[in-house]
Amino acid sequence: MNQPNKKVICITGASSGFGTATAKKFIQNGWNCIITGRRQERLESLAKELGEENTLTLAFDVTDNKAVEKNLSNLPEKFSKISVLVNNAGLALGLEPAQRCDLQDWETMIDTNIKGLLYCTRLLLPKMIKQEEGHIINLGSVAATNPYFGGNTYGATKAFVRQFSRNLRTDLHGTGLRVTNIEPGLAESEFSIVRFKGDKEKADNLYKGAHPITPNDIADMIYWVATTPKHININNIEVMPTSQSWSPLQVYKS
Ligand code: NDP
Ligand code: 8X3
Repeated sequence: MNQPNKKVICITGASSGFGTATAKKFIQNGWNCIITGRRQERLESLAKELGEENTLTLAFDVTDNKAVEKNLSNLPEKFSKISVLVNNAGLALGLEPAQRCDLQDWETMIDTNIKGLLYCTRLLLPKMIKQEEGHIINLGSVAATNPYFGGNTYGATKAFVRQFSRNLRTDLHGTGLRVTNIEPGLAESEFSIVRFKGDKEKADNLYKGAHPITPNDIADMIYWVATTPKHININNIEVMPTSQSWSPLQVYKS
């Protein structure tokens, strides 16, 4: 049975980092939670920790549109009215200059950060419009607007997320649905281990002494954004650790 007072949030990439912290935050505040990701065993142990009666575990790859459709259509009644979709699944691969990047890495980032986000959003939008309630919260990045060495395709995928979020708001004008793009800077999670292809020491060095943003910080922001009064839409949040700021433009002299 649907529990009228329990809202449902669907989080992609809940097996780690921001997604795991967000699931915990919403469950602690009385929501039901659909947790997704590719690593089923991670999701299952998270569901055990959160309480299996409040949690629906769906293991699938967001780059596979058929799997997205199969998993997110025909949800059990208790989880069928999704109020908030957090498009969080994403990754960066490599930090090489464009001319040395692996083309497959670029394709994986585009497929995940852009196409995966689109597949989930497109599938859930008609239902949200019909139920006259819905909030799409996308995980962008400071990399969308701040170029840095080796940020090439990753930053470009997040620039897509930024502009798609704004265009989506325009398309949804008058429906009452909300769209938010959250753009974090340096945040400690498995993100850099993935980017550096398993080199944990390199990832740890990046964060050492930097007092980075934590996944709980982002979960708190997502919770705030999702629970502001319905007449408020937070369009964009750009957030960095206090230790992070911008570098000057560079000039090469020959
Ligand atoms: P993590 O690596 O800790 O988590 C990434 C999550 O995405 C995992 O749960 C992973 O699950 C999931 N994921 C990756 N690829 C796929 C896929 N193909 N299908 C389904 N799920 C997938 O990183 P963060 O928590 O830090 O990152 C979350 C989001 O925030 C990403 O979009 C990232 O770009 C963005 N971000 C991160 C920042 C940071 O510095 N950490 C800063 C700015 C933005 P699994 O492997 O089980 O599939
Ligand atoms: C992740 C933050 O600065 O590594 O999106 O691109 S950054």
